[in-house]
Amino acid sequence: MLGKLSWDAIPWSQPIPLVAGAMVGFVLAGVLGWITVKGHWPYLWREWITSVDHKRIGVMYIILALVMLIRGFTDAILMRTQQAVAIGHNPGFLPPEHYDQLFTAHGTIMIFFGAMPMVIGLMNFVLPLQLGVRDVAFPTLNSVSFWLTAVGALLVNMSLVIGEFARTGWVPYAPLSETTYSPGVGVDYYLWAIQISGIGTLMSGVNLVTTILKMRAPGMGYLRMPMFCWTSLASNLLIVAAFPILTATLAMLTLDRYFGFHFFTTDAGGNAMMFMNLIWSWGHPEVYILILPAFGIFSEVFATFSGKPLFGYRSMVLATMSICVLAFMVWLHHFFTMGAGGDVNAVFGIMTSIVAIPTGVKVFNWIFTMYGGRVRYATPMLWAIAFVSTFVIGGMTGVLMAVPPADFMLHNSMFLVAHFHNVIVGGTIFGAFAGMIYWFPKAFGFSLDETWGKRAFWLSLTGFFMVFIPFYIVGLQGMQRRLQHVNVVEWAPWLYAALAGVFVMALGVLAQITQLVVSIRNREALRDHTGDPWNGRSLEWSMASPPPVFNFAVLPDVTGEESYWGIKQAAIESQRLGPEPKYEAIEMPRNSPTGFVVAFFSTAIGFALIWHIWWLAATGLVGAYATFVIFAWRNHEEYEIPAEEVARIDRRRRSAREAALERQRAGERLFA
Ligand code: HEM
Ligand SMILES: [Cu+2]
Repeated sequence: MLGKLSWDAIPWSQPIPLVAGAMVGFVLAGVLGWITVKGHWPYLWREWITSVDHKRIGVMYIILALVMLIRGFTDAILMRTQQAVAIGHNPGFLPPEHYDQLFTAHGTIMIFFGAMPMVIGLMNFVLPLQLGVRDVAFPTLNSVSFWLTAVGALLVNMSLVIGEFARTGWVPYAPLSETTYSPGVGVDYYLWAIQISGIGTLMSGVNLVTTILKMRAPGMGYLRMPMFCWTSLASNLLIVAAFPILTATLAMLTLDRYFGFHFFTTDAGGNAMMFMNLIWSWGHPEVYILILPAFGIFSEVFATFSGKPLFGYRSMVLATMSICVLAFMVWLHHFFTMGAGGDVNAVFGIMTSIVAIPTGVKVFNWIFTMYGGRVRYATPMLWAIAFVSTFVIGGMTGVLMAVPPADFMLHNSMFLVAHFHNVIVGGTIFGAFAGMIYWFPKAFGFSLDETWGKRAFWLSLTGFFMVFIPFYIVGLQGMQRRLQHVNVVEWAPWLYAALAGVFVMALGVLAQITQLVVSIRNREALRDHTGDPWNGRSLEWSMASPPPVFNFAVLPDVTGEESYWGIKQAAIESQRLGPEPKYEAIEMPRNSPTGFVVAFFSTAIGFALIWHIWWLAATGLVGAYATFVIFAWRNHEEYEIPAEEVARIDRRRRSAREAALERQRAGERLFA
């Protein structure tokens, strides 16, 4: 009846997951209880859970990402502690089978449920606003994508207390991930969590590509799109092209594990090397899926806070699109040591180094954007400046490893670990923080506290270097990645430094939480009345903060690059806004529980497949299918917001702008 599931699945003898699980359960019960007591469920259901509004979905993606980033960070603290303790004769406190689950869960969570939902959330929130449209191309599909991502995150967390997680690393190489070497449910948790959320990601990619290609405001030609739209386009094209490879690869591994196929086992003619090739032909594009949106955020931030248009816009577009193409031509650099031979390695080594050219173009463009500008050192700008230097180090160590003979020494060492954290944390995560602070007032109508923001920044940056510079050093000295125990006592000081660093980073996290709390408390003082708190240049700053459901009362008419800057300058020069437009009724998509309901069934399907509970899997499948059929049969897709209502909302926005002009006439400087 319950397949492989029994009481033994719960790790009774292991205190760490049990206590952690109990704590999470406790907090969860508390939050749910509080919502119930306060009677917030109807509001949550109506305004968030069933919402198909891209802004709400974007915010939910980011909340999911933040929760999972903290979850992954606790894994990191445990790993740092173990490696600082388990040196020489000391075995440490985490047995190998735990430690292996820990680094696998850490990588999986950070990439799939931390970084990915973070960038997808930001793209969701920002893209329609920057493109001048009312929503993404397929709003309900968007909600389904989000909820499927949440299912994946839930499944990974369930493995903490029911069963186990994979011990294979975040790219589960065969044959280690085959049943012979991983007989438990750990790899199955990985497989179904990633398959289900991966389908969500793919659909989100299709949705956002369609939105950018088909849904721009009148006059918003490709070469008038803000840079963030371009990098998002590149990132989503990569999602559409690369995620099917991941799905297929994991499906093959699933067939191996569940039905005794031999795609990746050598016995019956399979080939384990095929797994490496396939997983990295998704995996390398994946790292660009993560970094490109961050490049876009930094481009927006550099321009806004330097008070200048982005330097070399067209070269930036070209660089972005070349990275998009090159991303598919370098995958083999992840396994130069496989033995493909000198010629093959040379080709991939050279291709990899070529990626540094468009990346370099970008770096110079950002620096030249600052040059001659009036630079304001607000928190998003601090993250951006720190990013440039951090990312350059990360990029250069990447180029170093792209040289096959060097990589033979550095492959699978701590040096590699330092490299990719340098680019993912110093690139994607810094970018996400910059973007979150930058667009926070747009989403919530008030800014984040700058003092705590700066404290969080300095703590995070210091902690980051304290952790990862030592990794480069011990890596060069030969320390391998993923060690549960360290034999070489000479490395101890560096590992202590890294441990200290992770605690400094933890202080950074606390400072960020404090920033949020302080800002919510002071929200009246931090209120964004004009909708344009940073003196922005693109369309999202033309609307009220937070924007109304329909975003734009009248779709904007874009007449040049930097769509909003021109309108704003004209208004300042003539000292009045353009004439009031003619308002018309607006149709908006209705809320839909489809995403949430499908997610409910998908959780059942995933869990059932992991534990071989076939009847439950079948039931879940029927349920999910039925949900889509019911959705497809609906009669009312949209509702109408009457013209008077639109006019009322937009007049409020216009009078706020007029008041700002008034204040400026009176001699007040609006932007610091
Ligand atoms: C100029 C740019 C870059 C170059 C030349 C480069 C080069 C490399 C090379 C050669 C490796 C394989 C080393 C080995 O396994 O021995 C590698 C691994 C990796 N890189 Fe980069 N890289 C670059 C940028 C990035 C960026 C932007 C990201 C992510 C945002 C990234 C993330 C990673 C990850 C996640 C791994 C390996 C992870 C693993 O094995 O678990 N890299 N890089
Ligand atoms: Cu790569």
